[in-house]
Formats: sequence, C-alpha cells, structure tokens
Amino acid sequence: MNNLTKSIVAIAVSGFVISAYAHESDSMTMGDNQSPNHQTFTMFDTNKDGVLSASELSKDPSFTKARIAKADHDNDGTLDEAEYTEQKVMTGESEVKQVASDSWITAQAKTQLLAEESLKSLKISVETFKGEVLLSGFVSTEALKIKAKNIVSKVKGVKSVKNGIVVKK
Ligand SMILES: [Ca+2]
Ligand SMILES: [Ca+2]
Repeated sequence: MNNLTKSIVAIAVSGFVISAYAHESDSMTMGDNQSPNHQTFTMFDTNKDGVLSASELSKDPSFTKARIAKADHDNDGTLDEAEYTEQKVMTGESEVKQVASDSWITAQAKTQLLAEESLKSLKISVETFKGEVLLSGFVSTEALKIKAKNIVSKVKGVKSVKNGIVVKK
C-alpha cells in the first residue's frame, strides 16, 4: 500500500470506529473535526511541537519501542497525529475483536440468562463457535425456550443462535 491508500484506509477505519463508539455510548461526545485521539495526543505532546517523541510516548505504557517503530511510517523517530491515531485505531480494532470473542459471548450469554428471573434456576448451557451460539438444556415451557434464545440473540457479537433447548413435557 502506498501512503495515500494507507491514509484513506486509516480515515475509513477511524470513521467506522467513531460511529461504532457513538453508537455504543450516547454520553460520549466528540469534538468537531477532531480525531478521536486528539485530546490524548495533545496531552502527551508536552512540548507542543505537534509530534510525539519516544520520551513523550514513554508515558503511555502501551507504546513500546517496537510499536512506535511500526507506527512511524516516515521513520522520523516521532509520531505525528495521523501516525499516532492510526496505531490507536488499530488497537481499538483488536479490542473490538476481543470483545466479540467466543468466550466473551459465552460469558455474556450466561450472565444475561442468569439475570432473567424465570431462567436463572434452569441449567441452560451455552457454547459459542465463531459467533454462533448453541443453546442446550431443558426448560418447562416453549415460551422459556424462546425467551432464552431472544436474550442470547441480543448479546453483542452473536451472529446466530441455534436453539437446542428441549421442552420437558
Ligand atoms: Ca512533542
Ligand atoms: Ca513519524
């Protein structure tokens, strides 16, 4: 990829992340025409020269030397806002992926099922593979079976729910 393509990709990705965040939390406000990391960037840029040097970045423990080197596209030893933002966006991306990981979905689904009064005493087992959830166990009514599926379908990252719950007759 040339630098132009990279910037376009970075802009597209950050646009996506911003809208994802905005969707996530209504309380989070973003300044107009500012990158999502503008404030952090300014905060770290203690000498206000518009770039982050390695020593300025040392205050952010997530920025290891290797990471700085990777982010520093023009190899000038410092990160400008675009380079910094791109790195932040990339981490944001991987966090999103982590959040929607199968084990996270399983844990969330179990928590949600336990939070539902009519379902919490029932032993419904949850298994997730690549965002597809398999529910199994026994419930007393068809309505509970459907309820369990509806609850689990709402968990973030769930692509589909296979309802293997059996209604005890
Ligand atoms: Ca600086
Ligand atoms: Ca640079």
